[in-house]
Amino acid sequence: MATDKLAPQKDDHFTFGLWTVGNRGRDPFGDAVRDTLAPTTIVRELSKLGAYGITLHDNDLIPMEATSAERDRIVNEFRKALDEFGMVVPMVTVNLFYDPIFKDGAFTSSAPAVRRFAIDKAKRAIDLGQELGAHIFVVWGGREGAEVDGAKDPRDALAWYREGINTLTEHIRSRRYDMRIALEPKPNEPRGDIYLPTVGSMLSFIGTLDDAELVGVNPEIAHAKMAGLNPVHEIAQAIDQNKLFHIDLNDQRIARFDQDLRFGSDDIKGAFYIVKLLEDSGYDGPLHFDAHPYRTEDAEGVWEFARGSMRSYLGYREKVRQFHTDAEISGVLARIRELNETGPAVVDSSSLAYWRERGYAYEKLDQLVTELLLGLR
Ligand code: GLT
Ligand code: MN
Ligand code: MN
Repeated sequence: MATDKLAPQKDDHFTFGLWTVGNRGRDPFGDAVRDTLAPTTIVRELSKLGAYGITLHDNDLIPMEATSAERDRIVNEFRKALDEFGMVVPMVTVNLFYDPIFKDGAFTSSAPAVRRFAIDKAKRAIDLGQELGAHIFVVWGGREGAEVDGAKDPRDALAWYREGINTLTEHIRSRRYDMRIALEPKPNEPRGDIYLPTVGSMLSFIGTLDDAELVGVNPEIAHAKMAGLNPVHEIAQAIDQNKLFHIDLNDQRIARFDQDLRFGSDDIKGAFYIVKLLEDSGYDGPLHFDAHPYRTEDAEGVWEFARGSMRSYLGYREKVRQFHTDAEISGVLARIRELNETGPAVVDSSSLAYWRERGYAYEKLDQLVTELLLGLR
């Protein structure tokens, strides 16, 4: 029997947030269209499909108002499901955006009591992560932004943000947890503007922290595109600084609301270069899907979404392999190298004409990649 090249395996390290397949399709204009899925059901179904693990916000698993006895019961039941279905939890995050308490921000709220509450909530989520065996703690500051810049000085907001993250790294060190923090940038939505909107701004902010070593980034493809940026370059900058601690894979059309499309479903060439970068750079962290099934889908469509996310990654990975073994593509790459290594050693008056006239052969390369992705090679 022919083996299916696109069948996900545990060692592909595919992970999904509980909130992704669990998304009920609510949007600003319409109500939920699907029932709530129990976390244990998600564990079971994703495991059957070949996923490696699950990620979660504290409140995807434990309701805000749960007593500590309820919390322990829920966590135990969840751990049992993880063991039964051979799933791990490599990353945990904290919900600092849903509850109305956070409407003016969490770490950057103007109210000190809310800032303290947010920090304590994040510490408890880190403890939960430790309990579940996670080594990455993602912080997406979805409410850390503003509509009215007159209401708070953005310099204060950044100082509070810094204080929040410093307290978390201190918590991790003092408890001797084997955990690192990955900050996730996003330019806007749900706030009019979110502080620290891009990978570049996050990296520069990380340089100002007390314990920068413990903090990296969690770039998301869709968030880069919402800012009109090229995710490949954002991810490359994180890799260049050894700060790619985690990644959120999805898709997005530029200049739209936050779409959270299935990975690789929209911008095929863009997704190809993202996978190429991840594979060529030897990124070995989880391949985490942070997207939503279309609102048109029922339960069956939800699992198609999950299956499709993983199959697409493997499909792109296969295309990357073909890129590296295709004789004609290799030939063009060799020609490009040769063009750059030969020719005059300096740009000066005697070589101006050469430098002005020479071509770079990128059209040919780009066309070959297009044909590769169209399945014509
Ligand atoms: C939310 C957001 C994502 C973040 C999640 C982690 S929650 O769905 O849109 O990009 O990664 O907090
Ligand atoms: Mn994300
Ligand atoms: Mn997102």
